[in-house]
Amino acid sequence: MSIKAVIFDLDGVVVSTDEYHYRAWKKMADEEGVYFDRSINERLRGISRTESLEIILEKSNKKYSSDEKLKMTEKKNNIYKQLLNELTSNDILDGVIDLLIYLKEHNIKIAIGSSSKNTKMILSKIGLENYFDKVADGNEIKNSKPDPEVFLLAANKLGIKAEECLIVEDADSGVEAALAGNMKVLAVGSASNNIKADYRIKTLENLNVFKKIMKI
Ligand code: B16
Ligand code: MG
Repeated sequence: MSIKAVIFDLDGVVVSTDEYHYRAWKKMADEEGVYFDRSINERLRGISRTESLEIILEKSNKKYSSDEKLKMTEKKNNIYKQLLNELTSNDILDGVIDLLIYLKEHNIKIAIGSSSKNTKMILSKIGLENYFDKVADGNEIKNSKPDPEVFLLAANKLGIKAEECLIVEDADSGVEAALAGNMKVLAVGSASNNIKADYRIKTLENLNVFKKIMKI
C-alpha cells in the first residue's frame, strides 16, 4: 500500500514548543509545591493537558478537587501561552520546511494531528496556519493519544484511508496511537528509539529517508 498522506504531530515534530510546556508545568508545580522534573515531563509528550496534570499529581499526597485541578491546568496554560508569545518561525524544527515543500511537490497530502488545544495559535505564530491541507487538534477529540482518534480524524478530513497515512511522531503515546489506528509511523526525536515504530530517525533533516518510505 503506498503512502498518500503524511500526518504530523505538532509539539516536538514541527515546532519546539516542548520546552515551553516543560517550563510552564514546572512553574505551576513549583508554585503549588508539587515535585516535577524533566523525566516526568517526558511522560507528558502527546498527552492531553488534564491527563498531564494527573501524571504530575502522582507525586503529591494531597487530594485535589476538580475545581482546584481546573485552576491548575488554567494556570499552566496561561503561563504556556505567555511563553508562546516569543514563538516565531525560527522555532520550526530543522528540516520541516524542506520536507513539507518536497511532499507538496509530490502531491502527498499533509495534515496536523495534535493533542494540543493551542494548535491553531501555534501554527499562526510560526506562519504555517494556511500550509497544511487539514488540521485535527485537541479541541475536536474526546480521547487523546495513545488513542488514535486525532489521527483518524485527520485522515478522515483528508479523505485518505488510515493505512495510506504515515504519522510522524516524537512521543511514545503517539507511536501507540498511530499503530492502534492501523497507520504507518515514523518516530523522530524523543521517540526515535521506539522499536515499535515502522521507521525511526533522529531529526527530519534527511529527505532520503522519506524518499525510501514514500517510494517517490
Ligand atoms: P495543550 P502534540 C501535545 O501536543 C503535547 O505533546 C503535550 O505535551 C500537551 O500536553 C498536549 O499537546 C496538550 O497541549 O495544553 O496545548 O492543549 O505533541 O500532540 O502536538
Ligand atoms: Mg509531540
